[in-house]
Amino acid sequence: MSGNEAIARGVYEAGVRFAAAYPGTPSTEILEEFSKYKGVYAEWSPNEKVAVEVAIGAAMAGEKALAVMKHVGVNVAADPLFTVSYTGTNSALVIVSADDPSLHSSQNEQDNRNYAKFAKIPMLEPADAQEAKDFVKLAFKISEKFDTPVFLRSTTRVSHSKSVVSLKEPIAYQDKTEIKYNPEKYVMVPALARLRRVEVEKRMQKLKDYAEIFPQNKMEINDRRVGIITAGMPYNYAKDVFPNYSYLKLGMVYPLPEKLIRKFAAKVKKIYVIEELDPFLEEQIRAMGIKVIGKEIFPYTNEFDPGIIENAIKKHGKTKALPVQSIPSRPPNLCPGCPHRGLFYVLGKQKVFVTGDIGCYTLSFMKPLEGLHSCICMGASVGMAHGMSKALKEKGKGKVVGVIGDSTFIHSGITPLLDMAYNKSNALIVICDNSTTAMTGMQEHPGTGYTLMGEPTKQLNLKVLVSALGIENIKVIDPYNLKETRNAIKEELATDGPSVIISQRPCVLFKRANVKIEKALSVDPDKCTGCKACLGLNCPPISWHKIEKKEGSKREGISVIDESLCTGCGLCVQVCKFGAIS
Ligand SMILES: Cc1ncc(C[n+]2csc(CCOP(=O)(O)OP(=O)(O)O)c2C)c(N)n1
Repeated sequence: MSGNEAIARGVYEAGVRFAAAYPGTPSTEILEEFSKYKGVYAEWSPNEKVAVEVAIGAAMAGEKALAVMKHVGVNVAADPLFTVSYTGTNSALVIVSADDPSLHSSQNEQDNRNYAKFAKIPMLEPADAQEAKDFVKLAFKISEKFDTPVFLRSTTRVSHSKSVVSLKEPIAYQDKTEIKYNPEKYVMVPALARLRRVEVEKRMQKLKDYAEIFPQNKMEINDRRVGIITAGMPYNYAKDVFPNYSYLKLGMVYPLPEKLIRKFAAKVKKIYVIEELDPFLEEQIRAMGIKVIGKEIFPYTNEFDPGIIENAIKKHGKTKALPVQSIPSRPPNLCPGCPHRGLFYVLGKQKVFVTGDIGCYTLSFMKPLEGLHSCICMGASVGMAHGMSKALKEKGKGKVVGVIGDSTFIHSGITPLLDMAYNKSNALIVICDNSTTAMTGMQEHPGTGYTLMGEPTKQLNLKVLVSALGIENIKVIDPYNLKETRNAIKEELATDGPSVIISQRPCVLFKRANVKIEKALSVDPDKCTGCKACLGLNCPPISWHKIEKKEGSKREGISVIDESLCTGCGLCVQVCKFGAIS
């Protein structure tokens, strides 16, 4: 199983039947897998904050509940998380945070172990798929026993690598749901929260004691000259290159078992702390007064591998990664037939700043499209476009465009658009509505008309929503039609006040949308002047081939379309001024 499949299985084996999430690599498959088990309820919530709140509600009603997200999702969900730490959970509540060292598919590389300390929530960290399954079950037990939310931290390498997992019979689901009224515990007004605050510290002390006997904090004493304190995937890397050293492998990374660490320190001569990203364990162990070697030789950034660890320890102080196998780089690109391409081809040709957002369309920042000029976090494009246009408008410096995908708009674009209407913005927002959450693999959302469980449901009408937020200038366009797209953008850029264009066409890879793949296009080599205009689309099937220069001709090459890739979307036909593509 992959780590993610194993987490889903572990949750099921723990007798848990309730889960909520918002997709995000590397966490997405956990809920997709969990939703396949019989008798479960699993939902895609509109964003991570909602997912956590849904799970808190379920737990408060007596149902063991899971919430899943990628690391940055925890930022979105942080508000309820920090306070559910005070209230406790009644039943069990586990939050999976899937971190992404090396930023394989993320906008930052934050180390979410810090959230455990910050929010005073215990955290377990597995090192492989078997542990992922076992630890999530333990997480539910700890949550129930200590009346606390519990974090399970995964990383991309744990979530996406596969190892052998042995299965157990799931414990039978027990319905323990009931409504309990307990305002002292659940109404966090200052007077009551102050009391709960004290309870949190008492609970942390109990958890510290528990960490000392937690069976997955394991000591392996071998060669006593070197001891390694580590957790998660780096344990495997270190064992790979130094199988004979002594280890303290921590399964619970917060709170730490101080006595056990001291015991280990007393048994070995020299200690290395091996951890990816922040010196999270290292700083806490140093604060215990224990001498360790850590970030002075290991990198702060990126994933580790056995070579990085071997090099750092052998060279001691001169960290240098082993040379990586050189493979040709393959920059990501929008797919052939992607509906975003037409929109960004047009946007890139306007002299206007485009605040971007996160989704497939972010790829259009690259040459030659260059249709997007910033990307901070989900939903940021709308607020940023508003802020920029407010700052620029009074000085007559023109309008700003913000672009946002449909899933991202629903996640966190609605409130900033309301702000735009409320505070009389002058920005133009384009919602790239491809009827799905494409970037993370076609997840449903409130605009698709289907739930995660595959049931048809109420479908959000984007146009009606945008209008209800107070936006009066709304246009719906087809981004395959370049003229319509160009005219709409030009018109709205010339209009005063806030406006929204909904650029609507389903993702070409979205199976349920049944996008008709047209016959592949081809270039007439006699008509092609070799002007390269079609290359401006950055469409994967189109390439340019050198030809032998003929006498009296300036033509140095021609465009060629790879029929096996072409979806016949027709953008290049519209771009070619010579009628060479048909
Ligand atoms: C807070 C947060 N949650 C999740 C993600 C992962 N993620 C990135 S973009 C995206 C949604 C993309 O869907 P959409 O906006 O519809 O654009 P599309 O990819 O379909 O073009 C998701 C879930 C993230 N980067 N940040």
